[in-house]
Amino acid sequence: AAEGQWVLMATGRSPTNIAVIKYWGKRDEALILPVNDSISVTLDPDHLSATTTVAVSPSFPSDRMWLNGKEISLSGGRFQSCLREIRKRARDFEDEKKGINIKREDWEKLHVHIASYNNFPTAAGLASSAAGLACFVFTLGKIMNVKEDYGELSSIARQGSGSACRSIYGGFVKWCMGKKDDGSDSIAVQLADETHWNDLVIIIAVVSSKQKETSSTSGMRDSVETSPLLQYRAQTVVPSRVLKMEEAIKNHDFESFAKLTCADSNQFHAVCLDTSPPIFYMNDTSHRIISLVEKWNHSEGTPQVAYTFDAGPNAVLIAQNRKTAALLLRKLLYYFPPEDKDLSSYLVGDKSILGD
Ligand code: 2P0
Repeated sequence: AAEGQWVLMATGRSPTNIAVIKYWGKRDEALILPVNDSISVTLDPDHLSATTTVAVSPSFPSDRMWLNGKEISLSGGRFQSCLREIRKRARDFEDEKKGINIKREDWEKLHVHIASYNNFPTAAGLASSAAGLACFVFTLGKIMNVKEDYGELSSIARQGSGSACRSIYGGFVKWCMGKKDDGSDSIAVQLADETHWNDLVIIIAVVSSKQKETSSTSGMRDSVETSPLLQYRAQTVVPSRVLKMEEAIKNHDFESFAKLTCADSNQFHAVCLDTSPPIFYMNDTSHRIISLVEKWNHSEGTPQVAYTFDAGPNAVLIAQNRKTAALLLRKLLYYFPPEDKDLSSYLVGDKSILGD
């Protein structure tokens, strides 16, 4: 900033979230309103999260953004929607010591610089838009002294990327599709906080680090336009599945949780296959991981692990506890031996889980 001019800064961090009841399909593309409710679990912020610093200064001539150190365009409609919605709700801000006094209407004229980092390799092919947009909206809201509740913030993050609305909270989160045309009731709510079911261990098996071929946005547009299964899923399957999932989460009922999670992942990928032209997000390795888990669960007579796959081939595996997580890791390493034997480069997070 030029001499004598102030810079106001805030930094936030948001983890990504993994849907166990999937969002796939919009009824309104501009407002990002979904065709069904979805439920997710927000990951631990130490892994797979975005850290975003927002700076505001009268010396900034324009809005600019850097992602992982590289400048990216802010011209996209979605970023602009989030910026506009937060600016609309900005309030007076005063810091006497620093001699800063910003009136509500001044925010319209002040430009922002945004720097966002993901603490995981973007090349790993893991969704980053949810964490990034949630963090951007939350941090921008802080700096502009926005006082809206989390539900309202989630509906702003939703306009950046649908799944981002769920990353406003930790723990288990439901994105209610809402009924209204203006999207004001399409918000995320927390079902249970991050302490509720903390025995669960989530393992992400990176199957391919390539960027996905079909973006979620265009993939779901094609599915809405061409898949008859999507209509059936949204109207008939998901409403009762959401109720059952809420019960399973409330009661720590891992058997129901795992069955619903796997079934919903498989139905989402069936919708992709039912799309014209068909969308293939999973690959042969993904299918082999499903078989491994299905066989294991079947042989034990009760689910040990749940699997779920998003718009890519990487497996998200949810184990009931540390003991099953350790067993799962051993099975994965046995059936899918890494070329590089140095496991430390594969495991992020709690490495002690494998034992000696
Ligand atoms: C989900 N996915 O519920 C589903 C499951 C991928 C598969 O939300 O167009 O990046 O920005 O609203 O949120 C990915 O879609 O799409 C997604 P937009 P988004 O997590």
